[in-house]
Order: sequence, then structure tokens, then C-alpha cells
Amino acid sequence: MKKNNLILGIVIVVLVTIASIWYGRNNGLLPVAAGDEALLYDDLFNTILAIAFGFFLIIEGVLIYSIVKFRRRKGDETDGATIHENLTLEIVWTAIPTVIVMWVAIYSFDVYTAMQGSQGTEGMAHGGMSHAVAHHDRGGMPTSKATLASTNTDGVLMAGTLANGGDDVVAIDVSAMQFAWIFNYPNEVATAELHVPVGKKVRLNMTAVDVLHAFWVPQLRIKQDVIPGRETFLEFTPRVVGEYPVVCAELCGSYHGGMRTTMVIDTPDDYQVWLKDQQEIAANDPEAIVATGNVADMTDQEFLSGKASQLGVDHLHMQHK
Ligand SMILES: [Cu+2]
Repeated sequence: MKKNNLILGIVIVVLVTIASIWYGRNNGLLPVAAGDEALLYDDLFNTILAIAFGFFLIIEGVLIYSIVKFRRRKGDETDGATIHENLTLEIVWTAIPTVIVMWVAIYSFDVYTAMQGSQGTEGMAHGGMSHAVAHHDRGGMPTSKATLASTNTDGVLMAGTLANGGDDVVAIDVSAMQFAWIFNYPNEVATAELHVPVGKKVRLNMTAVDVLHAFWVPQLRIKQDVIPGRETFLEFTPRVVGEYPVVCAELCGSYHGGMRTTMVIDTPDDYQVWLKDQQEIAANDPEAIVATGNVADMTDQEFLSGKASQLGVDHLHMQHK
């Protein structure tokens, strides 16, 4: 009998382990990992999920087993056995989670550091900000015009005014504003859509024109605050060609939810072609912000009309302040 229990125990442990590892690898909960750094994050996430899934199976298994096995039988009015303290058990159920939590903390911090950690916010509000020249006279939507007008002299940054991370790095200056992203490439190219080449390290030097915003691409597993009067940066290496959403992840005003654009990871050839096209457009019209149309130039009506049908709204009643 004892021997059978031991064998049963071993079988259960083996099955739970296999199930946990399988679920950790096949949970499908994360979107595609579009950057090299995303893989580190995914390993961490999947490992923690595997451990959690193992505990889930064990705890729910014991729970269901106990409900069935120790249920009150008909006519049984006796009390349960009085069990007072089990030191061994308490040490075990304290020690195991402690070890796991410590290990997860160290592993997480390792991944956090490898993915840039807190470095990205260590940029200083240096001279680059003050000699950044606003060459685009961009109005915002009516509600934000006042804010933008007062900040426009420090507004859209010219490419190259912020730090770049070396020759092998594609450095792009990013301006965030209510409610759009402007990406500044060399040669006066400013776009509303982000294009990056696959396989090359990208550095986004970011600042905000008006209020706090946050640059987030779920497929890169990275997010960084974009702060007025101060530079922050993000570095990543695109690995899967495709189109991904750029989301503002900091509540920044009435249309925060609409502050989205697209990041396109191009093949190196496509990227060069795209960049050349943009440079031609910029040469012909220095004011052009192309690629997806300029959100900042739209009125409330124009901006929201595209969203209205998705929301099931027929008429938009706007308050103009
Ligand atoms: Cu925003």
C-alpha cells in the first residue's frame, strides 16, 4: 500500500511537471515577439507561468480530491480531528514560496536590466532641448491648441539634435504631443508612422511637446515615459518584419485613446526605399508629415469621424473650448 502511494506520487509529480512545461511553452498569451529583447521577457513570463500552472494543478487537485474524499457522509455528525500545528508542514510551505519568489525576483531584475532597465529615463534635460528648432508650425486639435501654441518654440525636434547611440544604431527622434507621434529622421523627414529596419539596433530619443505620454509597442514588450522638458530613450532590435501598433500608454487628455500609430518593421531594402521616398516628399514640401496623414492638423470632427463608426456613434457633438 505504501509503495503504491509512492509510485502514485511520483507519477503525479511527473505528469504535473510535463503539463506545466508544456503550458509554459504553449500558452499563446503573448503577441508575437517582434524584437530581440522581447524574447528575454517571454522566457521570463513563460517560466513564471509554468511554475504558477504547476501550483494551480497541485492545489486544485488536492482541493478536489479532498472535497470528494473527506466529504460528510450521511448520518456522520462527528467533529473533525483536532489538529494543532504542524511545524514541518509550515516550514515547507514557507520555504518553497520564499525560494521561488527570491529566484523570480533575481531573474526578473536580470531581464529588466538586460532590456535597458531604468537607463531610459536617465537622459538629462540638456542643451539639446533648447537649441532644438521648431520648424513645423503645427497646431493641435482645437482643445489642445492653446497648449501647443505656447510650447511650439520647443516643439517638434529636428532630427539629430538629441543623442545618437553610435554609427550602427538607427537613431530616430520622437516627439509626442496631444494626440500624435511625430518621428524625425535625418534630412528633415518627419513622419506620423514609425519605420525601422529589421535586424538593426534602433534608438528612439524621445521628448514630449505638452504633457506626459508613454511610448508602448506590446510586440516589443517595452514601454517608456515620454516627458516634456526632458529626454528619454528606448533601444530595441526589430526581429520580425510586419506592422505593429504604437500606443500611448499614459493618460494624456481627451483623445488619449486615439493616440495610436503604426510601427512598420521593414526589410533593410524596403526601409531604404521608404526613407528615400520620404526624403523626396520632404524636399518638395518641407512642411509635410506623411505616411498616415497628420493627426495634429485635423479638427476634432475630422479626427473623430474615423472612429465614430467603430464606436457606433452617428453624430458627434463636440464642445469647442
Ligand atoms: Cu499620449
